[in-house]
Amino acid sequence: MAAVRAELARGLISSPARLAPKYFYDALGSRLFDAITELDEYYPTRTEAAIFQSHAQAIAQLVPADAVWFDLGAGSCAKAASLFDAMRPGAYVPIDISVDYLRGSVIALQERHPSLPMLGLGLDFSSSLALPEEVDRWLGDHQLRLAPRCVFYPGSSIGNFMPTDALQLLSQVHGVCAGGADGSGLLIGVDLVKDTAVLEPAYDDALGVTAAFNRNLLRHVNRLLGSDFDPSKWRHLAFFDPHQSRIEMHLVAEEAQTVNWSGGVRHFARDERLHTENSYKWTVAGFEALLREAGFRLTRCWSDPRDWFGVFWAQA
Ligand code: AVI
Repeated sequence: MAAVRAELARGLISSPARLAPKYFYDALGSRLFDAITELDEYYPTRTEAAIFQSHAQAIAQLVPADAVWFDLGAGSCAKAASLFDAMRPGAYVPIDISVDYLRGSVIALQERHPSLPMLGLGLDFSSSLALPEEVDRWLGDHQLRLAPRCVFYPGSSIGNFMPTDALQLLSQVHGVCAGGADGSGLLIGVDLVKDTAVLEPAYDDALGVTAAFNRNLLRHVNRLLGSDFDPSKWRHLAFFDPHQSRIEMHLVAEEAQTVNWSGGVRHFARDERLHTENSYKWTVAGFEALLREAGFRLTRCWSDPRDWFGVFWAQA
């Protein structure tokens, strides 16, 4: 908790001020994100689901059957579970920062798949993906140490990493895959570059759900840090920067204000920004190059008819 408070305080006193997007996801933030995925403007979730549905057979030919699935940011586990029939995993290891939420998801899923070995892990892999020793022991207990592995990372969450950090995470994912049998790999969803007229409304919807999601971050930070942000004094800003190929989300101070917390204070001028998220949009060629740089050999991409979203299989 002290490390979380130190990280938040560091971001707030830096210039420009910033907060990491992982703090969006308290209980309300997770519900608001679920609501975002149902908005007409927010195309990624339904586009990715349609790709998995249309190409399930082709994907299943590359992802080895009986693989141990490591599901990064699993949440409700619903995305992976929807692929179980087609992909036939041999074991399932969902990983999520929110361990309480994950625990409930795993209990429910285990009831539906009683013979599939499952191990839920509470882990914040945003700075490093180091699997605890418990995983190796558990794999040994289930005679799965030498089984093929599939790291599953859907939803284009990789887009929320700066390219250098994305490379570091993918290199660590490559290490996890390389620990399994030949044929192991990564199955990942990535949002692709497209028209600004499609991108910007996806992050600034007419109902204001994304604005509420963005502002709710301040309520969460208040609880974590003991700060006194007033969310009503901040307005949502989202725009596409074509040079960096990313959506930027900010909160903009509606008036000059001072935010206090135990051991710190930050004055914000009127119209000063607080940077809350980047969402990078990749090209297929750019992302394949990143996968190769991370150590993956073979890559394959499936897309939708408009080429808005890519599902990549990258073999270690
Ligand atoms: C979780 N992540 C992939 C979402 C995105 O599209 O970057 C988070 C999000 N932020 C605003 N809307 C959705």
